[in-house]
Amino acid sequence: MLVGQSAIISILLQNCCHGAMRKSSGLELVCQEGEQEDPWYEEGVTVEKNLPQLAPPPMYKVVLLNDDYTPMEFVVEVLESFFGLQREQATRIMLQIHQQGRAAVGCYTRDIAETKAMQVIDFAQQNQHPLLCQVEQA
Ligand code: TYC
Repeated sequence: MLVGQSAIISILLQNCCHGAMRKSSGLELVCQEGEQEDPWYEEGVTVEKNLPQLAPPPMYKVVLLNDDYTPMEFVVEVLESFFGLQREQATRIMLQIHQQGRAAVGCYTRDIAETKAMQVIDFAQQNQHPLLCQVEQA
């Protein structure tokens, strides 16, 4: 949870009429010594009990597909300019796609993978090539 969100939730929790929301949030209301133990008593300071669990985002592969018409040199250029591959590696992967039908050429978060796939297809269409690629969850 972000600091700003945490602060807002603290205020909400201190103002809400009972502890249900507080318990489900992982936050705890801490009372000063001598303050009422009454569960309806809501004065005090709210602190974060559990550290927020941050999961890495799901990753997506961009998969380049073979076809019979796109020139090999054009595919190598795509791999160099959109996926940052060196010429030697780009040539190896292009030949792998040519022989096996497809290959994953990069792995990114969803937005980046989809943007790259779109850019590749646009670039191929601008050059009258039928090259296609697709995005798959890694
Ligand atoms: N098969 C194409 C040819 O023989 C080359 C090619 C390779 C096309 C990879 C697409 O993703 C591809 N010209």
